[in-house]
Parts: sequence; C-alpha cells; structure tokens
Amino acid sequence: MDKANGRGDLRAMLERMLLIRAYEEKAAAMQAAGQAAGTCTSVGQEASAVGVVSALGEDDLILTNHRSAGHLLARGADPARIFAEVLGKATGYCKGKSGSLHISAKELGVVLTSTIVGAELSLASGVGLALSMRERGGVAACFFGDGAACEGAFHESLNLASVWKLPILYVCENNQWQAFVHRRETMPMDHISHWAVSHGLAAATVDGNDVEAVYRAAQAGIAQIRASGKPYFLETYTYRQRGHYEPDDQSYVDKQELATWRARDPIDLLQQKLGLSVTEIQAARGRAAVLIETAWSEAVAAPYPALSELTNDVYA
Ligand SMILES: Cc1ncc(C[n+]2csc(CCOP(=O)(O)OP(=O)(O)O)c2C)c(N)n1
Ligand SMILES: [Mg+2]
Repeated sequence: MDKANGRGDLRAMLERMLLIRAYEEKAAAMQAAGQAAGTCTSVGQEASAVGVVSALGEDDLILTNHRSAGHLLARGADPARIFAEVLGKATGYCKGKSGSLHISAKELGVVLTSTIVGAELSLASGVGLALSMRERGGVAACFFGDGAACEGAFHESLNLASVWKLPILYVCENNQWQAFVHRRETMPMDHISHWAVSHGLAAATVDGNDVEAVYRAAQAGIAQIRASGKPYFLETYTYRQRGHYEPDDQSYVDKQELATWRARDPIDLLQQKLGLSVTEIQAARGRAAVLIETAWSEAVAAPYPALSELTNDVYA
C-alpha cells in the first residue's frame, strides 16, 4: 500500500507527528517540574520517525537509541505506557525497569533501545542474521545518530551486513549534533551516506524534515532489501531542535543555525503542504495535547511494581 498517495495518509502522518511533539514537550515540561527523570527528546525529528516507520511492514523489527520515543509512538506505542516506563510504573512497556533509555516492546517489534551509542548497530547485525536464517522475510530497521556513525561499530556493522547480505535498513538520523559537539567537528563531510556507499551498500540521503520524502525514500529502500536481501542505508538529514537532554539551555548552539532549522520545522512544512489553516492545525495540536495529558494522568495513577517483581525479568 502506498500510504503517502493520498491527502488522508499524509494527514494521518501529521497526527502522528503532532502526538510525538506533544509527548516530547510534556516529557520535557515534567522533567523541568521535577516530576520525571531527564529525557532525550526528538523534537524536530518527527518526520524521520514517522516517514520511516510508516514504510515498515507489521512483521519488520526496529532497533532504536536514546532518542526513541518518536520511533515508538510512530510504531503505535501507547504514550501512557511510555510515560509509565519513564516513571518506573508496573504498566510500562518493561514493567518500569527500563526508564526511557532501554525500552523494548515485543508486541510492536521494537527489539531494543540502546543507550550505548553505536551498540544498536552491532546488535542489528545479529537481528539481521536471525531474520535471514529464518527465511521468513522481514527487515530490521536500525535507527542511530551521526555520532554513532563516527564509532567503529558503524563500520563493522555495515561491512558485515554488506558481506553477509543482511536485511537491515540502516537509518542514520543526521541531526547535526552529537551531545554537545557539532557534527562539523567530528566528520570531514556532511553526508554519512558516502561512508555507506564505500562499504558496498545502496544508500540515499533525504530531507529528514519532509515526511513524504522520507516515507518514499524508506519505501524504496525497503523494497530493495526485500527484493535483493541486501542492506540499504538511508540518511535522514535533520536537526535536533532541543538540547541533548532535558534540561539543557543550548548555550553552545548557534542561534542563527537553530532559527534556520526551526523555520523548516517538519510539522509546519507538512501543514503547508496539506494547506491546513491555522484553526485546523490548532485543533489538531489540541487533540494531540488531550491524548498526551490523558496518557500522563494514566501513568501517574498507575501502580509501582510489587517488591516481588524486583528480580523477575532481569539477569541475576
Ligand atoms: C559508547 C557511548 N559513548 C558516549 C555516550 C554518551 N552519549 C550519549 S548520546 C551521545 C551523542 C550521540 O550522538 P548521535 O549518535 O548523533 O545521536 P543524537 O543524540 O544526536 O540523537 C553521547 C556522546 C554513550 N551513551 N555511549
Ligand atoms: Mg546526532
């Protein structure tokens, strides 16, 4: 199905992006209010998450990283259960034992969230190998950042996937920042897809703030993986609009650069593409805010795990 063929499909993607934005802003506000632990938000990167995840099939798998809420929500995660996880509640996706940084959700095909930068790349090789050995089809989408691409695990993973023909969709969210260091300081060029080509992968760089473009590029990449069994590399070129984590005053960020990217906010771009009026977009933002407020209240009201749960589901 071509989900970006009609206005209705793009409209659904807009609603999902608004839900992610509302979730991230609530998470940041609750951290500032001292009611939740710190979190790494994906504000500004919603088109990358929604565009790629919308192109995946139900049986495909996802590996993600410390900036994972957008990927989870794009996959249909219940925001109340993500908040519950962040708050350490029993109703969280991992029964309150993972926090925001280690969530996995089997029912959504989200294999893991890696907080070790780059580990999602080495683990993707194993997941890709398992998929190819099972011979039932399926693609593993591995989300990672430009900082992870500067680590050795990136090159090892791509090399293995290329040689072993693993069905992995590498999604590099090049958001220009690696914690408090700008990408310019750690890489000789702008585009990470060049490195992928040198490892023998088919690769593309796409405007990561244009959800329709991301969706189409991901769809084309996934089709290539399914037809050839070989990995594909997609770089979504985007920008991290908030700090590395909350709280972060972004004092080290070039104000002009931030303003330039905020003027290309992925939600605003889609609103313009769809020709939505201010009233229509305000109503849509309001619906997302209500869903997120309800989710937060549900998570707050949820119980903490029983003491007897302490050593269950963990290595002892
Ligand atoms: C192996 C390792 N080194 C350092 C860190 C600390 N750290 C957490 S996120 C981050 C930046 C990662 O940048 P990038 O991969 O571009 O992802 P982004 O945060 O931009 O989404 C760093 C250095 C870590 N978690 N793991
Ligand atoms: Mg980055």
